Amino acid sequence: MSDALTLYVNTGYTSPYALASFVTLKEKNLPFTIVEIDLGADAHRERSYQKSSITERVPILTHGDFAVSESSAICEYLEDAFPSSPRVLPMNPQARARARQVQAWIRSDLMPIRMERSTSTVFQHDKAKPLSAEAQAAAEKLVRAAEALLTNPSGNLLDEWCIADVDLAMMLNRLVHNGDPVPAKLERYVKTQWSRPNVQAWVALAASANA
Ligand SMILES: N[C@@H](CCC(=O)N[C@@H](CS)C(=O)NCC(=O)O)C(=O)O
Repeated sequence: MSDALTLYVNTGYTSPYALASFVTLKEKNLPFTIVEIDLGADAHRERSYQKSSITERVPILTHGDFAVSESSAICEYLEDAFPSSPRVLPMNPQARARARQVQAWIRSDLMPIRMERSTSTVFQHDKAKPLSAEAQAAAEKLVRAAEALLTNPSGNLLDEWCIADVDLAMMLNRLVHNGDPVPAKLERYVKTQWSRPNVQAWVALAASANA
């Protein structure tokens, strides 16, 4: 049985969830192949993709015959399946809970920011309009939460970098990249996280896909 790893991502490389899965694979030094799924052409509705993903969304990770969707489940699976590879989530239970808290929150809240500052404005050339009052309120909430979370002298969310840093930086970068006002400390955090080589590897793939 093959134990090859394959990550299914969207063709424009705009999915923040595919980004987190990609960075996890790269940080863990795991060899993998990327397959692009054209959401615009409904490739995620095709029978074979539907069967593997169950949810008809990107990303999916396949490992041999096994397939899993939902990016946080993908990260957890890779941590569990490859325990001797570098970690992307902390071992300490409380630190790990904090990382999972941020992952879950970023994936379930702040919808007005996700709508009005879509990742296409970061990875493609889509222009952003001024934030609505609702999105402004969500941006203020994000800033309050990020300021409360980012107090560790490491400059990361926790003592060591973890995959939740990518999620938090991606959400903040929806504002920073579009010139929305964000405190300087948070802007620096985004720039540091964004310059991480494995994040830049994704940015380069997005740039070449959207050239
Ligand atoms: N919670 C999921 C979100 C996945 C998701 O929303 N994927 C989007 C692309 S960013 C998608 O596949 N959309 C197509 C659709 O829902 O039809 C995760 O973390 O993987």
